[in-house]
Amino acid sequence: MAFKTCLRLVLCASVACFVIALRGQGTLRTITFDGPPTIPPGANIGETYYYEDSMSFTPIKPGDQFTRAGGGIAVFPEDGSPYLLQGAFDSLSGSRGGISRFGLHSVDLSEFSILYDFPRTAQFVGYRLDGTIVTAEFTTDGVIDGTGPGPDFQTFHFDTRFSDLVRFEVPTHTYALDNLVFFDVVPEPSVCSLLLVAGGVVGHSHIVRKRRLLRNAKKPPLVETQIRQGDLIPRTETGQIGGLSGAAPVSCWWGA
Ligand SMILES: [Ca+2]
Ligand SMILES: [Ca+2]
Repeated sequence: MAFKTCLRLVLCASVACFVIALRGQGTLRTITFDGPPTIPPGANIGETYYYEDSMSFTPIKPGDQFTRAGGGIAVFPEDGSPYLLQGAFDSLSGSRGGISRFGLHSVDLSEFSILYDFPRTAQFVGYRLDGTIVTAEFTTDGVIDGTGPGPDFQTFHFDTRFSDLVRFEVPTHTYALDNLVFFDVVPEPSVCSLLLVAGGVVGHSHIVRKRRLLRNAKKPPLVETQIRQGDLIPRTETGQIGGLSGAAPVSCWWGA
């Protein structure tokens, strides 16, 4: 691979690492479920796919759905914006292509409606890159007044076991969900370190090569003289041609 091409690849990879690091762990991003497409107040719409801010949502099983609600219905929870209202047979799965790693930070949960004014437990299942599975259960306080002035949603925080996932599922139904907060997972430091080391090796090799070329260009031309037996020109200890003051160094082959 040509030096310039190799160097360009290393630089691009290093820049990618730098950009990812800038948006790395600790930078919280919120899925609001507000759209697009927007769900108008008073509407509840069953869907099989939703995308927002790099994360895709589907039901867990083919044939299932999840429901996006626009709010504004007296019996259902209210937080002033669209949210997910999971009825019977609804389920939810979220990922970033099943490859990109992320961590879950927090989520807002509510009871399903004023007709379900008792605590509700929602289970979250996290799938990690190494194949291990983690679970968490959050239980609401059972207090809900729909479009009344009281708060219906509560915020729950995930523990560190959910800090490095490739997918999550919520098999629970009859609850409401909004404001899922997540963060990017920075690639392993060793990856960036290897890229930086590779860049250093490539750069050092290039510098050594250029110095060698420059040094060779400054050397006097090598004079090779074959001196045969019987030649009248005597050989000196320095390998220079005797009697020629200031002559250039020579290398000699003494013939048979
Ligand atoms: Ca919302
Ligand atoms: Ca309320």
